[in-house]
Amino acid sequence: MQRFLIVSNRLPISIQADNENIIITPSVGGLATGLRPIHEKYDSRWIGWPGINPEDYPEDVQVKINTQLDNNNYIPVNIDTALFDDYYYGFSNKTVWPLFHYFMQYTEYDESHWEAYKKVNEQFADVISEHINEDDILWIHDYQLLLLPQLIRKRFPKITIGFFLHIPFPSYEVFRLLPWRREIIEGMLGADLVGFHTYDYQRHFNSCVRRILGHETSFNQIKLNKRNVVADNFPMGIDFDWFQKKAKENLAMLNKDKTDIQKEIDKYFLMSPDRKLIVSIDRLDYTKGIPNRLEAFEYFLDTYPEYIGKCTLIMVATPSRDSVEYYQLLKKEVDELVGKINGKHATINWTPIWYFYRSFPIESVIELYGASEVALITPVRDGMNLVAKEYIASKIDQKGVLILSEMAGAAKEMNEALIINPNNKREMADAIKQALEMPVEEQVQRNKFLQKRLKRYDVNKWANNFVDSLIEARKNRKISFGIDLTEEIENTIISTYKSSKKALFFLDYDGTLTGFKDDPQKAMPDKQLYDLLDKLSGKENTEVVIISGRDRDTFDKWFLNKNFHLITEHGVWLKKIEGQWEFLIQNSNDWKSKIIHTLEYYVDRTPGSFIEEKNYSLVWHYRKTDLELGQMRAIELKDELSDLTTNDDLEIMEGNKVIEIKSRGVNKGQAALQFMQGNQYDFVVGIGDDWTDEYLFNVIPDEGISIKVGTGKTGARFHLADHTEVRQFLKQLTD
Ligand code: GDG
Repeated sequence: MQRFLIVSNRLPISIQADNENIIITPSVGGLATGLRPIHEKYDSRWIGWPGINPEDYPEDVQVKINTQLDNNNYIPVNIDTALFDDYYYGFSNKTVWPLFHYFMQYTEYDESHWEAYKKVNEQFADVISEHINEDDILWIHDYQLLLLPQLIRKRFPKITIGFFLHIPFPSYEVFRLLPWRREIIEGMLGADLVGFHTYDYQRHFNSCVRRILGHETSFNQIKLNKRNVVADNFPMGIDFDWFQKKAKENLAMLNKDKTDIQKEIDKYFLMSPDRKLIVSIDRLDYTKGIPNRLEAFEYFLDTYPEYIGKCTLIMVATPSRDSVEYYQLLKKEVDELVGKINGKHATINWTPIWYFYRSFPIESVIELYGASEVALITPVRDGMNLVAKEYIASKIDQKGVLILSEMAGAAKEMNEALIINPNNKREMADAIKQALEMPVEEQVQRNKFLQKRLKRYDVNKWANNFVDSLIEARKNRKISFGIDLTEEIENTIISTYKSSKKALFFLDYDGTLTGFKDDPQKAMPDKQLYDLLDKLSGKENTEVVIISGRDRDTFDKWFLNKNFHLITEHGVWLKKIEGQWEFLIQNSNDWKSKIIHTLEYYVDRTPGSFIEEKNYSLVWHYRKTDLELGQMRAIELKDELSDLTTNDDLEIMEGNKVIEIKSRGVNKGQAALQFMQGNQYDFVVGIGDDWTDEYLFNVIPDEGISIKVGTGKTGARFHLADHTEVRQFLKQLTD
C-alpha cells in the first residue's frame, strides 16, 4: 500500500501524561476529520510538534509517550522550547501571520526569528527524512512550514509533495515587503501542487512567482527551469454530516443530559420567548474583526433602540497566542468594549453581550449554533472561516441567518448569506436588523442552497480532490528538453524522408532559419538561406511552409514569387504558392485600444523598447533595452496584462525579447492544422525556437519530426542548438 505522510506544525492531538497514565486525545474538526479518509485509504503517518516538551518528563514516561504516539502512527518533531518560541510565536505569528492578513503595521522583521524559522523547518525535514520512502506522498500544511517543500525536494528530488496554505496569500504589493520573500516562494515551489482556499490567493501567488522569480505561469501551471508546479484552489469544507448528526442529537437530548450552557440558553428563552440570540465564535485574533463587530452591535442598538432587550449577542472568543503582545492588547480592547456596551445598554433583566473568553466542548459550540437565530461573522481578513460553514450545517430546520464578512474566503462560496464589509458599521447594523426581521421562508430558501453546497463539497471531497490533483500534478511534473538530434537519428530521418510520398516542412523564421538582429527588419534572408529554401521546396513531393509571427508586408517583400507557402502573424494569414493572402480566422480587434495604452506606458518607462502593431496582434519589443531593465519590465508587463486580458479572449505570448498579445485560438498550431486539412502527408516536420512554436509541435503527428531550436523546455521530440544547425540539417535532407 502506498504511504501517505501528513505534515503540520502541530499533531492533531493533545497529550496528558503523568507517571501512571498517558492520555492521547485526538482533536476534533477541521483537518483531522478531513484527512481521516485519506488516512484510511493509504498507509499513513502524521508528523508534527506534539504540543509538549518531552524533557519535562522522566525518561520512562517519555518512552511511554513515544510508544503511544507510534501506536497511533504519529511521529513527533520535538523542538527545544526557546527555539520553538522564536519559530512559532516569533516568525510564524509575528511575521507571516500578520503580513499575510494585511496587518503590515503588526509585522516584525526580526533576523533571529527568521533564523529560528529556517532551523525548525530543517528539523522537520530531518525527521521526515528518517521516515520517508521515495514513492511516498507528502502533504505539508500551512504557514509555519513554508520552506519545507523545497527542503524535502532537495533531499528527495522524486518525491510527490503537496502543500496547502490555510491562510490568505497576500497581493504582491504586500508580499514584497518581506525581506525573505524569495526564499519563501522558492520554499513553496518545492511542492508539485500548491493549494489555496480561493482563486484570489492563487492569483496573488502566481503574480509573486512571476515578479519575484521571473518564472512563466499560464493558468494554474508554473514552469520552473526543470519541472512544472501546479497552483490551484481547493476551498476547504467541513464534515457536514457529522455536524448534522450532532445537531440532531442535541435536539433530541433530555434535560438532564444537557450541558450547562444549553440549560442557560433554555432559561433565557423561557424568561422571554421572543428574544433572539446572535452568536459569534472565533479565536481571539485581530484578524477576526471582533472590535469592529462590537462597535457595529453598539451602533445597531443605538440606531434601532426598539431592539434593546430583544436580542443578545453571545460572543465566544477562544484564547489564542496570548504571549504575543498584539493579542494581549486586543484582549484588553475587547474586554473594555464589552464592558462599555454592557454598561451603556444593560437593563435589570437583560445583558446585551454574553462574553466568554474560553474554549467550549464542540458539543456546546453546536448547541450555540443551533440556538442562535443569527450568526455574526465579521473577520477583517480570513483564509476561509469554518465557523460560518459549521453554523449553517448545524441548522436542522434550516432556519437562521448568516451574516458574513466579504473578507472571509468562505464568502466566495456562500452568496446566500448576508455579505457585509467589516469596516462598514452602518452596513453591519442594517444586516443585523435585516437578519432579525427576515421571514422564515426566506431563511429556509437561502439555507437550502447553502446546505446543499456544503454537503456536496465537504471536507472529505476537499481532501480527496487535493490528493487526486496532486497525483495528476506529479505525473505532469517532468519537463522535456527534446532529445539531441544525433547523426544517427538524422540518418534515420533522411531515409524516412527519401521513402516518403508526400512531405511537408513547417519552418519558423526568426531564431530558426536565421539569427536575431537588433532591428527585426535587418534579419532578412541571406543568399545561403534563399538557396537552401529554393532547393528544399524544389524537391519532388515536398512542400515548405514558412510559419512565423512576422507581418505580411515583410514576407511579401522577402519571399515574392517563391515556391513555398507563407503563414504570418502566428496563423492569421496564409498565402499559398502563387495565391493571394487568405484570412484564416474571424476576429474583432476592439481589444487593441484597451491594451495599447498599457504598452505605451511601458515604452515610456523602458528606453529602447517599442510597439509593433500587426493586423491581429500587438507586440512589445525589448531587445534593444538595458538587459536587466527589459527583463524586469517584461515580468511586470506580463503580470499587468494577465489582469487586463482575463475577460477578453486574448493570449499573452512571450517570444524572444518580445511580448505579444493576440486573440486566443490564433496560433501556429491552428494554422498548421488548417493547412494540413484534406491532405495526406506521410512525413511532417515542424521546426521552431520559441514558445509560439510549441503550438506547432503539438499538432505535428506522432510519427512526425518536431524540433526545438535552442535550449529550454519543449513539447518537441528533438532539439538542435541554433539556426546554423537547422540549416545544416535541412541541407543534408536536400543533398
Ligand atoms: C485557520 C484559518 C481557515 C472555535 N471555538 C471553539 C472551537 N472552535 C473551532 C470552530 C472551527 C475552528 O475552531 C475555527 O476555524 P476557523 O476556520 O474559523 O479559523 P482559524 O482557527 O483561524 O483557522 C481559517 C482554517 O484555518 C482552515 O483552513 O478556515 O481561515 O485562519 O472549527 O468550530 N471548537 C471548540 N471549542 C471552541 O470554543 N471545540
